[in-house]
Amino acid sequence: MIYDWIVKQVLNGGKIFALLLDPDEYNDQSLKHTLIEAGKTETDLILVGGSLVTNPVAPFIQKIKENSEIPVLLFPGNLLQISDNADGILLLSLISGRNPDLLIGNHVAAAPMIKSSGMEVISTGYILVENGKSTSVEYISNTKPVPSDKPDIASATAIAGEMLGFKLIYLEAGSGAQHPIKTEIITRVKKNIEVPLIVGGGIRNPEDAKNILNAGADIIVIGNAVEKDTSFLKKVSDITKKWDL
Ligand code: 1GP
Repeated sequence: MIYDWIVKQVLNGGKIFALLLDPDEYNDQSLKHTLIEAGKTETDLILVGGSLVTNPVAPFIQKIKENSEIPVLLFPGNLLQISDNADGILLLSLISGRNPDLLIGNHVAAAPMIKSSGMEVISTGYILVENGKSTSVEYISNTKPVPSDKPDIASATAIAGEMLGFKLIYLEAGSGAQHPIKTEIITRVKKNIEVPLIVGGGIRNPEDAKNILNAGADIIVIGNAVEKDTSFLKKVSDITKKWDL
């Protein structure tokens, strides 16, 4: 099970690198190239999804499966991004927001199909944090992010998520965010929860990745920077590798 593996890594002090693949940003050739490059590095997980995805997710995952052994988790921005050929799903509840559809409504609609697919379900408390500009996830989700200068709100939200039983907490700056999540927020959240912490959005250079991991992220997610330059895969996985015992 992927979640058990994540917990084991975290308990051993390891760090995890997840590559986010947005079906709208890749063609067959660039996808294959990226997967070959990822296979040469210690890229641990592949997430598939985005706030707004117009290409079908199922054939995209099929192509990933034909070219890579890395486990694939759905990271669905909406119900159209659920497909049963992934290894698992981050079942996201947008707990920083007050949009009932993204807290529980869509989950009710999708639950029977997800259950019958047999894929691994990892319930995830998803916390959007404000980062300088309005992001797609903020607009599409119609929710307000946590202010970036309020680590206490981010932390209280994460604690509530853990108490409600979420198995992961995900701090999201939004794809293409101007800045990654501030380290003060990451440190504060990490100090107050036991479940693994994922951080993503706006990570564009190895220094950002290092700071975020040092601040307490267990898993980092990178999308845009790899779309622009696949050499970033090795730069990041060299950093996460250093934590492995
Ligand atoms: C996943 O949205 C992030 O949390 C990915 O963001 O595309 O900015 O790396 P980037």
